[in-house]
Amino acid sequence: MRVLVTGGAGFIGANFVHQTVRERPDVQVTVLDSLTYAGNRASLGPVADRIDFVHGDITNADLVDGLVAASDVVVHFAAESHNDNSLGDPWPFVHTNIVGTYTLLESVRKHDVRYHHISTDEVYGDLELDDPARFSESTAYNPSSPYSSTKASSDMLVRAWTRSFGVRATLSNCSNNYGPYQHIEKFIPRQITNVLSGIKPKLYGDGRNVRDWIHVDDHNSAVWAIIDGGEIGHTYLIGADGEVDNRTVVESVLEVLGENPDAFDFVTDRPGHDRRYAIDSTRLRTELGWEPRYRDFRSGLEATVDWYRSNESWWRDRKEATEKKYAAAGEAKTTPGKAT
Ligand code: NAD
Ligand code: TDX
Repeated sequence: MRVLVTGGAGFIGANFVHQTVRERPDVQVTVLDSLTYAGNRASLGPVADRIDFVHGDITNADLVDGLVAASDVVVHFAAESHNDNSLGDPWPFVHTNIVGTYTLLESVRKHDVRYHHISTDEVYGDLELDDPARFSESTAYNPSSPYSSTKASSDMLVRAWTRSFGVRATLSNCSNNYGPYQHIEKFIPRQITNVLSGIKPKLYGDGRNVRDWIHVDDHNSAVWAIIDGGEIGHTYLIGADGEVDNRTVVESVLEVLGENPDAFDFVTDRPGHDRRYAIDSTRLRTELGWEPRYRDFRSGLEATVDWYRSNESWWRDRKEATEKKYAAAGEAKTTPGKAT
């Protein structure tokens, strides 16, 4: 099987390629990645001699067409993925997430190639902290940020191309991932690398926002389950019952690193900050028999902390620029207790 992986030099895509090379020797992997600030060739270093890497953009229709024509399956991870960046400059999100997906869809349509679309639970908006509900495949779309609205748009394109043109597509919407090779702009690696750099972790707002954490390897095993057995045209929500509030995550990072769990700063809240995400993954579990392997968030977090401690050369040269970006966006310390 020849699999084209877009965004394979990013966090989840690189872990997908590692897992595929490790567990599926019959699969031939080609990565297409434009190596934005978020892409890193070094993330594919350990498997470099087992895959083909193409440096290019998913909005380049000619390039995409040649690669899709030579593939049996396309797994589309490439995206602009960070909410905070989408608030500063939405254009790259519109271009990559919407036009890029359109470009891939036109090509898989032309060559009748199986397509799997990677999306996010953020398309469903957010839940109140005390709401017993969780997101399911029938929840209405209600995205909050430029990032999530472009992901919602791309999902809609996939559904339309499936219904109108018979494209053989499946979709998955996953909750927040953690694990190795995640860019240090994101919440968990930012706080780990802050502590390792002598900087206090930064908690937005009141720190009570809840995310539903899943280990990246569990996300990727679910993606393979859907490619193998998913029903064409169906959407599958991926989650591992991992709801934790942000303050608890920061306190855990500090504890794991042997620091005082109160040694963090409250900072300016994110505009439009989604309160809570929570996934009901019953369809994936009952129809496809998928189960997560990482059920204990604390031990998964400890392994992730260890990875960042042992792989400083992977992140160190991006740390200063990442923190400068947050400062330039106006992030400022707020008073604990007075934060809203
Ligand atoms: P990431 O930002 O770490 O990686 C994105 C990759 O895409 C990078 O390697 C980048 O160079 C590449 N890319 C960006 N624009 C491109 C373009 N125009 N052409 C080719 N390559 C391009 O993102 P991630 O966290 O690995 O997310 C991967 C996918 O999973 C995204 O579609 C995201 O929406 C989705 N997702 C992420 C999470 C999460 O928690 N990180 C959760 C659910 C869904
Ligand atoms: O420094 C921080 N302090 C903080 O309190 C950062 C960077 C984040 N946060 C909060 C905001 C969120 O409540 O932590 C939570 C997680 O933030 P992010 O890592 O930016 O993730 P989120 O906005 O939830 O989106 C992530 O999950 C869904 C991914 O980045 C998306 O690509 C995915 O679709």
